[in-house]
Amino acid sequence: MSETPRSDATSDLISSAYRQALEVIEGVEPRVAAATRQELADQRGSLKLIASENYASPAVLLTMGTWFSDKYAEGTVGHRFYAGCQNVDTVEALAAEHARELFGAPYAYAQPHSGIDANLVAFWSILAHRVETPALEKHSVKNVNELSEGDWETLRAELGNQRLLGMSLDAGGHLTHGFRPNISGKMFHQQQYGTDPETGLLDYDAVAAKAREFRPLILIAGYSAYPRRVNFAKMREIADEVGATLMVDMAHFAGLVAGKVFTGDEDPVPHAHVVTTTTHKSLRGPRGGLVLAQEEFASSVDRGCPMVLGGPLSHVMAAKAVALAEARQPSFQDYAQRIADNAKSLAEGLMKRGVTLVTDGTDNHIVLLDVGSFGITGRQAESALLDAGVVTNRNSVPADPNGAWYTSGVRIGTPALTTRGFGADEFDKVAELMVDVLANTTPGTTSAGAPSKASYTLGDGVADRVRAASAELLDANPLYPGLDLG
Ligand code: DSN
Repeated sequence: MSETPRSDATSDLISSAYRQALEVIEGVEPRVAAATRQELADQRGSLKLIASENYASPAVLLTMGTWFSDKYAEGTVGHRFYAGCQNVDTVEALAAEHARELFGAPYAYAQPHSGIDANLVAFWSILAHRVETPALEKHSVKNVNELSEGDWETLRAELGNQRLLGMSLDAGGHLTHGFRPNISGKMFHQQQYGTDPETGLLDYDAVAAKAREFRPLILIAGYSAYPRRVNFAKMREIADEVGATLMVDMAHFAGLVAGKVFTGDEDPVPHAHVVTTTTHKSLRGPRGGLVLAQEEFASSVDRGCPMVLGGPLSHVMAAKAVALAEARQPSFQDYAQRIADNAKSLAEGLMKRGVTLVTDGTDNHIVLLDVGSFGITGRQAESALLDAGVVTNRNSVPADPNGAWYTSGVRIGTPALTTRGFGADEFDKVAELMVDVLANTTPGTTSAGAPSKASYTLGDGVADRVRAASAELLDANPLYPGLDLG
């Protein structure tokens, strides 16, 4: 990608690798080969503004396409339930080592297949460490199988009666932070904290008051649609005061932590007991998850597979090791800073053109538009933008009048286009193009003549005009420059 220019010889090698791979696939299922080619063309030809997406390097992508995929390796490094795992041990240990060094974490676990899996491992680990281990010690046994039926019933009730406090979905939290329909909202008694109704910002005093009243076992910090930084030192103070374990889900902003944009109180790793993340968002690695933990949680996290997870995806763990090695390069810090600078430019470009933003701006990689002032829903905005080649996702805003399906918001982010090389001026232009679409989108009507929340009309010529202007930006900042599939 443009911040890591490659020599022509390297580009030729990568092009040749992909051409030959596609030729092999074509020989078996040509429709998959065609869709793979088309996906590259589509990604190259659109403005990818989905805050949780990025473009992994060719080295990361190539690492995933190997025979590591064929190996079962349940267990953990050096303690597998299958023979012949010596090479899996090598790549898993490398991924964990890079993660520990990059984030300054005492312990890292590279097996989770996704962010949700990482959160499930964290829940399991905290329950095992905070509830199960003391219960086993009380009964002087090492394993739940050794408990009497009555004692096991008591332990099961204790495990299933734990409280979790996380950020609500419409304030920017994630489904797995205790959203009632999610398993996290079913396996725990949950309560949620929101944001200040006036400012849209986290109110730490309100979180503390709720924590004092609710006394959760787990306090979760972190978000997937909150456009501001979090003070994790304050969250840890709150957790300590009520005896909670602080779990931080940094899936969205792991790249900003890795790139030292979030330091001190904004770096969750020194403050949280357990930190979870994905590896494919701002961190720019393969699709997967990661858990970091303080030493006391290491042994329970380490049992994540097979307690919670299916067999590890060794080819993806190998790619995590490559991506984390990339993130340890000094150039990644420059990349992370540009993500944040570009988000400011995008937010300012939207606001100066009259768009309402949740919290009136951003200081991370996310910008959350409230499109209600355009008289349309988030769903209509998302669809109209896509017609013009601008890829976003609709998202609830706090106290959203249109609910979680139609929504009133559109969430955008800068990691992907920053990888392509977009800077502040390009993001200002992106803001202009988005406003052109939103201002020219009008809601349709239902068959009963009522205003529709889904159908819409985009003004004549707008999509073509925006696509043409985007093409200039995209051509100047090519995706995988030099990669030619022939
Ligand atoms: N799907 C991720 C996101 O878009 O933020 C969270 O799971």
